[in-house]
Amino acid sequence: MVGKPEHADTIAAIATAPGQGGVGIVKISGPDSGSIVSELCRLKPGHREARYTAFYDGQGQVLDRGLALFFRGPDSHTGEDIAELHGHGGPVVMNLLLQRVLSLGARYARPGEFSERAFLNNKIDLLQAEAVADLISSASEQAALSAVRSMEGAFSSRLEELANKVIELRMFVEATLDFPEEEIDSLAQTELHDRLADCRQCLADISARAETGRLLAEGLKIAIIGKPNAGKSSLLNRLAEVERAIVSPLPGTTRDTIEQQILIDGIPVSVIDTAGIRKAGDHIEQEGIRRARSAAGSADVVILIADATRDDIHDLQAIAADLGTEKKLLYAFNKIDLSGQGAGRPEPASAAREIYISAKTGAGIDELKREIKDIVAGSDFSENSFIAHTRHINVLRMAGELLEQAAVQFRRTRAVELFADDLSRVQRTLGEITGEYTADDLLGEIFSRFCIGK
Ligand SMILES: Nc1nc2c(ncn2[C@@H]2O[C@H](COP(=O)(O)OP(=O)(O)O)[C@@H](O)[C@H]2O)c(=O)[nH]1
Ligand SMILES: [Mg+2]
Repeated sequence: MVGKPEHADTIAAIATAPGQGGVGIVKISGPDSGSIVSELCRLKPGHREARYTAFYDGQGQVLDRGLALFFRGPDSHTGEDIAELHGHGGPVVMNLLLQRVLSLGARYARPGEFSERAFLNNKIDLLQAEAVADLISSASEQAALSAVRSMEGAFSSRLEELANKVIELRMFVEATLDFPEEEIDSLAQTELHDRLADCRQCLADISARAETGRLLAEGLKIAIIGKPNAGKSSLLNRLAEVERAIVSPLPGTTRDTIEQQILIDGIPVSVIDTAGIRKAGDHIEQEGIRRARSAAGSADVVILIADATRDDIHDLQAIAADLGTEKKLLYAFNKIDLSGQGAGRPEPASAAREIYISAKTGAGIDELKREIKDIVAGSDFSENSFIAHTRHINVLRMAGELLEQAAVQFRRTRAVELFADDLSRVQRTLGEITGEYTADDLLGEIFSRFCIGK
């Protein structure tokens, strides 16, 4: 992990969005923040002070007039001296102000550099820094609320709780079980078992919430697959509530894949309409079919759609077998306005996820959306989730595997030291999420995804 910057320079950027607005903000962080404000505003601001002032250029001309805020480190967002200049929000005036600040000795900040400094100075952990970026880019209310929870430390504190359980387990093992010649008494045995179960439970709970958070942050990918004319494009249009794809009675109309972003109860979903799967067709259509297969391969959920007046479950199962996909499958029977079947799940419910819909009338579409939500996590999207990314899920999975391996190994060998080492490894792995143990290049990559001025 990278250490605290030894001789940090002073950075500056426009923190507000480009374009016109009532107010625009130039943010400065680093040791020269105070002296830059003194030069620029001809006043010396105190800690946590806001002063209404003119901003002067090099010739003593007024560039703009607004508020200058000052925070002395380490009692500031980045842990360094920080100044904020609130001027009028126009691109030209903001740029003039920024250029003036740069001429007084600041350097133009890289994307995410303010957050990076806050992280390096232990003001926030990595998860919290990432949550800020997620909050800014949230596509829905739920995503924003989850990001705020992570930013406020909900995810971090659950991880800390888990790490503490692992540490206590290790201490218990070292203190109690390190008597190789004696039989481990059954009380200790029970406690070990309980503590392990507790760690597992805690990890499982965190993983479930993080999985929900990942869906909120990164979205869900759904591919619609089926024979020509089943109503794939009509279903896309129905889900998107716009006429996105061309619908026609002519089989083979959709030749390329079409992707559309929608929200299902606040979850960003990318729906992909594909070319109908069939043997016939020219080479363009065959390429479309190849793309359909590849879309099914990369999707989280595959909706296999059939024409209820024509096909039955066997037709869909044949396509599923042909795709060979491991994906979560939903069997949708379309055109029930013609076939006369009831909308939604069939009665009695079948083992496969079957659902009856009409892309034309909209019947059964709400049930379909519910199934989609259900199929992905069965999770609670309303509360308690914290925003997360594939990176976090992978680390949690890795920590879980290490914990299981350690337990299995210990049961076999009873080697206490080895077990303690393995548990330390679990703990370190968890630390990769919060940034306690994170490689420099990964940190660089994470912060570079942030916006300038954040
Ligand atoms: N009656 C009825 N017709 C539908 C329904 N869904 C699609 N269609 C019609 O079926 C034909 C093929 O639809 P389309 O969405 O292009 O199918 P795709 O080839 O699977 O993309 C078009 O004429 C649609 O109007 C439905 O639910 N009910
Ligand atoms: Mg189509």
